[in-house]
Amino acid sequence: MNFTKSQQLFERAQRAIPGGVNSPVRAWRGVGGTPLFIARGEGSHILDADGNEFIDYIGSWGPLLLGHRHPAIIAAIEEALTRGTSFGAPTEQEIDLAETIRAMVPSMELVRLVNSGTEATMSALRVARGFTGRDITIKFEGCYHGHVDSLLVKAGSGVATLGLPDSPGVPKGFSDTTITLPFNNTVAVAQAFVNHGTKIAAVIVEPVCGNMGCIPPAPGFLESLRKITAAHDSLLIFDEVMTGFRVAAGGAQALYGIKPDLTTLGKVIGGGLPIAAYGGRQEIMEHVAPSGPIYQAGTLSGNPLAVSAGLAMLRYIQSHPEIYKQFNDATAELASSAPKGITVNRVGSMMTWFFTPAPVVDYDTAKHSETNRFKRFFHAMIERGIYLPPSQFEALFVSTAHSAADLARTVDAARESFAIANA
Ligand code: KE4
Repeated sequence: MNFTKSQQLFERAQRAIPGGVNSPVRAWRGVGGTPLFIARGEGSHILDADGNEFIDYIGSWGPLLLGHRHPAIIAAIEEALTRGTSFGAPTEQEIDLAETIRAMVPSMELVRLVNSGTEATMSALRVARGFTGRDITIKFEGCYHGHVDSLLVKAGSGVATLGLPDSPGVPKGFSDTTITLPFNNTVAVAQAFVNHGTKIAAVIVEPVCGNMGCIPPAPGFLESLRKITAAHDSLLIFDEVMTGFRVAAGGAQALYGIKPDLTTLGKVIGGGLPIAAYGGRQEIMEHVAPSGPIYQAGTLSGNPLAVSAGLAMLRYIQSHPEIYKQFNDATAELASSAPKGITVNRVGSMMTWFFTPAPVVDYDTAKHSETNRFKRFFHAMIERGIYLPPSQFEALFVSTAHSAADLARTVDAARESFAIANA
């Protein structure tokens, strides 16, 4: 394959944009080489600037549940465009979307739309602190909730990929309000509540981790978080920015039968456009301005184009429940291509091949993965036209657009690439 154009664009990009990208994980620092510059996408495929074609398993990091340029999403955006791009005033479609989210995720009795997952988690944390009058939050090592100052502590995703311990620029006072514990460790959580229980505003968790690679909750873990937060008048926040509408139509809370106090959403609800949301119990969310004193705002919140795309996405999900079996089975087929010595973690249509034979249940065990072997695997897959997340500590995503032929080709490429990586 020829990557000349991407190489030229990357050189030019680095003279205008930090690291040449607008989000660190896109720079391929975790795998080396030059990131591909993408020209267009269609269905399950993307074309890079050199005209190389790939089967896409990033899907914009989760939003593209239906693949690139799904007709229902495109039509909704085109129709919205006939009415304008932004008004900075309420619109009927924002009510439609909030009501649809509430119907699909009943724990979200009131919903506020924002523009990114980071805004959603930052706002949910502020609401939890304001509602409880407490300052401390618990997060889990390797979980990533966006670049919120107080949560950039032992975070996952790009922070894990770049091997950054934390991030400079976060005042000590901010990170001091965050207790970071090992994921799936109920004993550590119980001890934290013994030590700080009356000061803990909330526990925020990715109910299925996607940002240290895919790591499911251990049996009973989420239930233990629900019990212990309720017992201490702390709030349980499910960060479902990645799992929302992905692992089930009602998200991980539906899949595991847990009702959090607050939930954050993103990615899928915009179908690829910038939109996210947070919401939860009415008695909590009523504290959000202007109905209450906890301030949060956004110029483009509820943007008509993004809301229209989101409505089309959720309405498609509601009328096509069969898609979950379809792409879950497709992902299971991918998982089966892994040889001995590779640990596969999968929940629905999000999955990670870990280059370690040992079970991966938290960040420490995820870090046992041999990233050099992952790098060789990643580039061998690129050479075979398969576009995977450029990091061992990310999840891949399968959409409704991935065909049987795509999967067969991917399984063949994976088998060859595993052999190359393990040579
Ligand atoms: P954004 O601010 O990037 O929209 O959302 C942050 C976020 C919050 N919560 C969870 C569970 C998330 O997965 C994310 C963002 N996920 C990463 C993928 N690992 C986005 C990719 C990137 O940073 O470029």
